[in-house]
Amino acid sequence: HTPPKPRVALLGAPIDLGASLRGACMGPAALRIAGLEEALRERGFDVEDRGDVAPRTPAPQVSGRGERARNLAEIAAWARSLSDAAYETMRDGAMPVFLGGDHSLSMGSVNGVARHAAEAGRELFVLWLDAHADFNTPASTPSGNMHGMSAALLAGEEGLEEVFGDEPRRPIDPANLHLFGIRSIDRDERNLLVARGIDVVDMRLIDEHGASVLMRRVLERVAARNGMLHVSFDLDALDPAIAPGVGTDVPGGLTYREAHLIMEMLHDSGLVTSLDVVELNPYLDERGKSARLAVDLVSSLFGRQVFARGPDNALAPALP
Ligand code: NNH
Ligand code: MN
Ligand code: MN
Ligand code: MN
Repeated sequence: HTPPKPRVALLGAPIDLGASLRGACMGPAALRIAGLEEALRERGFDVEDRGDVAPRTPAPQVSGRGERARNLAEIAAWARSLSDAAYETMRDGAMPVFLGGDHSLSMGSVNGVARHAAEAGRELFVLWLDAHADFNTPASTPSGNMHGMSAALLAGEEGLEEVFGDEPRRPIDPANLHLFGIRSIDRDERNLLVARGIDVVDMRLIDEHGASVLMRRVLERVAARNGMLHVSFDLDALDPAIAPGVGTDVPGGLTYREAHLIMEMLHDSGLVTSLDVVELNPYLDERGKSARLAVDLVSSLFGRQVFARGPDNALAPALP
């Protein structure tokens, strides 16, 4: 028998002050127009679009770090409300899908997911699909853009305490963070990644071993620990030729086929319990191309396939 499909809650996070270029605030609208809700319904899910989350008001009082963490108060206001939204959605038994918005939103979404996992007594793993490591801190950042700091904050790095202030902050185990698709790391950020022993699957590894082997390695680890898996999907992980609608594109990204395979494997694993789709910047997109690809890939993550594989995902299904 097949287990019941989870209820899915779409939550928009129209935030762009974590990035250097504006425009990602239009991402949730573009994903909706590209048909995300309908695509998931077609997969048989009970989908509820909860609209856009509102940032916390009044904005948290922060001392501010100027150019070392630009727009800290605004990002903190979003992170706090997104954390509560993620936590409450999961507590109510639904699977949250966050529509970004720049990647600073994951400070909130993943923190909330981690709060829930801790309460449920489950271990949380995070798959960070991205061209960038997002492992900067205010001390290491070359840009001051907070979307480049979200993974570091989530792994418990110092210097971003004011994002959550007195509100619950639940760091993830750095050993459970898996960066995937990486091809742009800043100098001091690299030192920090090495010092913490973060698992970085860069494009060199993917070229050499193939996406499937490296994905299976992550999925087997999560499954062996009965973990929950959050996928934080930064669209700039994809090659800019297929996904031009992002603010910080880096050549040499995931191909259409690699990305689809990753999504199909995530689906087949049955491990994914929450998702972010971030960094879509419709202002930079070409006639909706990136928005439509994002919907296409999320559909694969939710089980769309050309031809059903057996429950063991056999590569060569037996003949009938
Ligand atoms: N590493 C750069 C920075 O910290 C770029 C981060 N930009 C991203 N991250 N889009 O995914 O400023
Ligand atoms: Mn990112
Ligand atoms: Mn990125
Ligand atoms: Mn399924």
